[in-house]
Amino acid sequence: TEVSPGAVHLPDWLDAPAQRELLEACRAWARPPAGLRTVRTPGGGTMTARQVCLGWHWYPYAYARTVVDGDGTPVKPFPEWLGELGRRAVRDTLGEPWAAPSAAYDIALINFYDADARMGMHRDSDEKSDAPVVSLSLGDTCVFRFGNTETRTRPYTDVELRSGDLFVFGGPSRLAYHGVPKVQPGTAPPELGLTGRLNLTLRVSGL
Ligand code: MD3
Ligand code: FE
Repeated sequence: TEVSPGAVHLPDWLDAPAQRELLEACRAWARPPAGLRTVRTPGGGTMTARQVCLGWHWYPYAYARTVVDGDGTPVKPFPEWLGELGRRAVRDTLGEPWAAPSAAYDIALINFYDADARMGMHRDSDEKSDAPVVSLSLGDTCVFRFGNTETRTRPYTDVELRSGDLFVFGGPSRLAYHGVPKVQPGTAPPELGLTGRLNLTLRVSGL
């Protein structure tokens, strides 16, 4: 489903074995060093979703090669197979022309949400590339709010993202405001063995 130009939602893209495999990889990446951390914004705020990065480390509002706001260790490498997964995700949503980006996927940001976690409306503008962002969801269903490029308020569209769903944001949607107003606790597929929600985004740094 194209929610907005360049924003395509493909429910159930990852089957159950693929979801389990990706979850196990995320759990390994979440372990120290350079593991899961709490992100603090310069204004004194705290993100309720906790995060781990691969390839480049994101901190508000830039990228680094080390965990500058955590244990100071080098960020974990971005594996080749994730880049291929990103390429396939773009091909399956936006189509072949978009899947041959001049630059390769080299960043993964993985957000872990417990039942009370949220993400406020924001734009992702720290990447120096206009390549599409690939989002994969695991575990609990959430309400994802897809807004507009002008304001963090209405008009927006609320979409439920479920375990295994793919969402790709390219073209004019790349700089749209978006957020996660709610996670629906206890909605994860029981056989996955995840309490809460996890979202993995793949990006091109342009760095
Ligand atoms: C639209 N993550 O990591 S996924 C983020 O569920 C982020 O963790 C949310 O917003 C989450 O920055 C939403 C959907 C998403 C991700 C990245 C985007 C939508 C996007 C980048 C550009 C436009
Ligand atoms: Fe975002």
